[in-house]
Amino acid sequence: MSRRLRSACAALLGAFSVSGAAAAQTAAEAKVFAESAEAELMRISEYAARAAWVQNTYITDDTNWLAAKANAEMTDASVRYAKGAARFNGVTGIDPVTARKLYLLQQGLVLPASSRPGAAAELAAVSARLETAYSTAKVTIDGKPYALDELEDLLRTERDPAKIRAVWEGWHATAPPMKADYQSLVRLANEGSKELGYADTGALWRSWYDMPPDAFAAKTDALWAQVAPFYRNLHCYVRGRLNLRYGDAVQKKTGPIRADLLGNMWAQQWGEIYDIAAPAPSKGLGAAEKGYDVTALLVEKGYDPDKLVRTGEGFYTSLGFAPLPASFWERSQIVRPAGREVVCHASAWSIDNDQDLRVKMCLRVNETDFGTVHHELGHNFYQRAYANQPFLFRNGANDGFHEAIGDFAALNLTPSYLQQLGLIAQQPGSDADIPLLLRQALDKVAFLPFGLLVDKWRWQVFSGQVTPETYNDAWWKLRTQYQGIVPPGPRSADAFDPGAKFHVAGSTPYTRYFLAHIYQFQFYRAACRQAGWKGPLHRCSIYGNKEIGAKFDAMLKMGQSRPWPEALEAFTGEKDLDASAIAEYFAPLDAWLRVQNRGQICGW
Ligand code: X8Z
Ligand code: ZN
Repeated sequence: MSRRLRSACAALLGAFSVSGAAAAQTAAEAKVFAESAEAELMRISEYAARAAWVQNTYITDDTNWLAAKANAEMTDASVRYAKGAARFNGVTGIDPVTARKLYLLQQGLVLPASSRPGAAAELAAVSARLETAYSTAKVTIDGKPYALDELEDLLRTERDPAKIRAVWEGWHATAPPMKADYQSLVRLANEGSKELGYADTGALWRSWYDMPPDAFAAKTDALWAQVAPFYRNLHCYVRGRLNLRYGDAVQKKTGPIRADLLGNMWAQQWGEIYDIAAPAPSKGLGAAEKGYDVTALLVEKGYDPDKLVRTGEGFYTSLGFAPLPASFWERSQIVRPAGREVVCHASAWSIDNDQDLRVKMCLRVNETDFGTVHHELGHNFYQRAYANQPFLFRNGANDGFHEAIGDFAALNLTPSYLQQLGLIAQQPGSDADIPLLLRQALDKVAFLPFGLLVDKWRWQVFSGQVTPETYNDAWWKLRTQYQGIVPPGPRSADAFDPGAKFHVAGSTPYTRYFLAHIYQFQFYRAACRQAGWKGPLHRCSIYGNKEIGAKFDAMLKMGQSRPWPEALEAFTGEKDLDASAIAEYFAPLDAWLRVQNRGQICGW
């Protein structure tokens, strides 16, 4: 599967480790090869993107067939060019632009197929079946079928632990039929990865970051080690609040948290249970609230999904970005259409790698989806910013960058921005700082271990360390080790709980989101420093700041033309992933949590 076949959510990047016979190849031939590969891939990628768009927004046997066929052709071509590019490894005198293109050609795949005839078609068919099974799954509750977006809505608001558990178990019961296909996918992708010179597909994925794969894995572990104590404090505090709310029979004061109680199907972001986690009035915080409820405000002010997207666009145009083209509004899918099956998981597309930008979402009017709008539009504005680069550089500096752009924008959804939007009349005072930070931490800090473990599981699966018999046990071992959570009850022998997550069923790499949760705070801190902000970091909004917007745009315009540290440096002056920005942002909350947790036995 090529990076260009799918939305930005499936964009892929990386490095390579293919050795090739360099004899007889010249630098001039290298340039010709790279340019012709680039032209051909651009041509077929637009075809594949249009097929994928139609399939994603109207799932039928026929659209699955068409999209899988285009996908297989794209994979075949990408594998051919990856091998072709490897022939120039070691050739001297190649100009830097061509060298970068050859480097990118050798790692531009997420799921490579082997050159065995039919392998790419088989892999594409299996991938399509998995994605369709996930996207069309329904759960029957009280005789009524529920799609995932409806179940997620229930988890956001339902507070009866028995009902919550039924929703969670119902959704996870849709995954076991996907396990056999998932095994095939792992086998086929590994065959392809080995042919390209990688030990397995996990090694391919880890090699995308302009550094040796082992060094990358070690870097993510080191970043986690830096933030893990803060996560542990948050976990401890939230566990206590859940215990107060539900009692010992549902959530004990010690040990792991029940995974279904956190307001999100995968316990990956916990902001939806802010009502349960909010500081108690007895803790001396007065109103103990951040002063407003964004979901309630959006509803009250009559926001509909279209207005959510226009408001998100308004953030970017306030920084000086040009408005989205008319075709964006004509062609995007903003809400779940009636009468047909679609892939609801939000994604952002650049159909022609130029101006034909679209989002595909099933939006609802709530705070989380307002954030998702900013997230998706970040992909689109990035795509348009780098559209003037040569085709092979039209991608994020790395996949974590692509995911961080819109999240960085959403960090600016501060009281002052909400006031400028007319959503609140007055900004809450400093006694709202802890509640505001807590609301953010429930999403951003809670996410970190999940962001890391999804691919830890896949790395183990691809390497063979975890076999199909232990898929589910290995998943829960990581979930408990990193997140400190457990399922609400025993899991059945055929359970395939990782398959109940979109990115596993849809083979979208996940470490990108872990990286994005680090980068977005680096972008934000740098932006606020450049804006001369002197207040608490979390209150800063660069809304309307065209000077910062222009600097940010300069980083986006680089696309993937240079190794990512250079892009990072262009905007932040920093050259490496650095967890000190997220730590600085949340420092007051961390100190507060330590006080709240006094006398508790934290950890699990
Ligand atoms: O998949 C997404 C985006 C599309 S790239 C909606 N996210 C991850 C997820 O939902 O699991 C954003 C946050 C993490
Ligand atoms: Zn995304």
